[in-house]
Amino acid sequence: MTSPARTFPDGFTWGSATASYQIEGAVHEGGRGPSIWDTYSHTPGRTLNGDTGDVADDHYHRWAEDIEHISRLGLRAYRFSIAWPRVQPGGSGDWNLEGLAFYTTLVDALLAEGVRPVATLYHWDLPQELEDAGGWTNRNTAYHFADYARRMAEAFGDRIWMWTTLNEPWCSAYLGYGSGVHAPGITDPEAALKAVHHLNLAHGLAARTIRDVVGAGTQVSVTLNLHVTRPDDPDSAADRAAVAKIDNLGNEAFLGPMLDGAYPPELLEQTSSITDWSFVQDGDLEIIRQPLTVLGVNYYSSSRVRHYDGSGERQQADGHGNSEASPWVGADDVEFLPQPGPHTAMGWNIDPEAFTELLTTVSARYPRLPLMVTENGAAFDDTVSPDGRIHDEERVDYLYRHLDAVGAAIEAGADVRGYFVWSLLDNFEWGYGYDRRFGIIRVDYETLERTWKDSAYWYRELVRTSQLPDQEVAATAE
Ligand code: PNW
Repeated sequence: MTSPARTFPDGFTWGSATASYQIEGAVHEGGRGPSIWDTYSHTPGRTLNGDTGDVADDHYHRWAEDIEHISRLGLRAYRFSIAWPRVQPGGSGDWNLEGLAFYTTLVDALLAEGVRPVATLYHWDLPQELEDAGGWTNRNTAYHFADYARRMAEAFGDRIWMWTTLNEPWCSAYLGYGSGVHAPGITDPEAALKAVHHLNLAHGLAARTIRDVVGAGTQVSVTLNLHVTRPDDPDSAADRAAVAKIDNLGNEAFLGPMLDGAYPPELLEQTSSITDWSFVQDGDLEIIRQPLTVLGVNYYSSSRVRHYDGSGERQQADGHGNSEASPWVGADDVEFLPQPGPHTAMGWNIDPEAFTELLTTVSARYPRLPLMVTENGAAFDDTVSPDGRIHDEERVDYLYRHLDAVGAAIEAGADVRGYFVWSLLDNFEWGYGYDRRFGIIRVDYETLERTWKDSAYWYRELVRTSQLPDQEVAATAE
């Protein structure tokens, strides 16, 4: 099977992405304070094999080598995150100049290579001291975040090409405070919804602050992991209602306030037994809705749901019978269904069509808001061949299909300005530790040596030509 060649638009931004806690290591060095991920990963039973980010890719010491890889890949942009506890160890109060110096050096080195720095202010490593005061359930955290954003804008405002306030607040709120599979590991439905709102507020305060400090011309964005959810039975009203619930929690809870100025009434209604949302104060919605230069979209996979009646009896369309309520806050009458293959090593299904659908619908809904794919990629069980190479055809195939999907969305009118592959390097994959490898560059966790996988060579060629070649793609496997 071959797909037609695609040429990406002039000026399309090619990049790769990482996050501080996943790559930096050096958690006790340079005056860094503890984050919720240090605490969480050091709590027995929380991460696979008890893995922690203590060393990770040791990027804190190997940043120069990593920038060399970025440069050799020909990337025009690099998306990284600033570790809040590195620049402000307690999350409020004193600034740590050594931490600021680390990012100053990094940013200057990127610029010297002609690589545009895309800085995310929050990729989940909240200073532990703020968590001890309630973390994202405490409204004050949003104001502390704005102070931190101000200091970062003052320090690097002239050199950051694009700012991203938050990475995937969905994960921070629901996985951190609802299902507890991310730090801080809390399982409290109301806490999760409070966190949603305080993260939204933090975004609005920070976006406004960055514009105030750097000037109206600065590029400000937020990155969301938007969900494409399909009904098991499209003819069932109950299944369609299940999709709507997941849409409200997963997408509208952020798009609504950030871009439309309100939480949808359906969201408030479906969560009314959990909270009355009285933590939303007068004026918050005006603050949260800030003009954005682009919307960052992370996409990996899609979902299929149905109405869950608790009986455990209803068969799925494909005959699969096991029934379980979703772990989502405010959606206990929804069931997530196992998706048909193929899957990645995360168990996530591979669904590039859903990516096209997502980009085209979001772009049609916000026609004046350009989109940037801030993450897309896949974990596979890579093996090193006797010749020392990593022939990760599955990853190349995944990237090929998803870039083809981006191309299809652009052709259909979506305004997509760039693509950042997740990830530059294998790294600490949160609850899955080092067991899941997303990098286009392999990291040997004993020697910390970096080795380009075939996907890195493939990506370099794509970046050089801005063209997706005619290419054999694997027939849709099972
Ligand atoms: C994103 N989920 O995380 C993050 O932004 C990255 O840091 C991470 O490494 C990458 O995707 C791969 O996982 C997610 O459970 C984690 O739906 C979990 C989910 C989604 C995104």
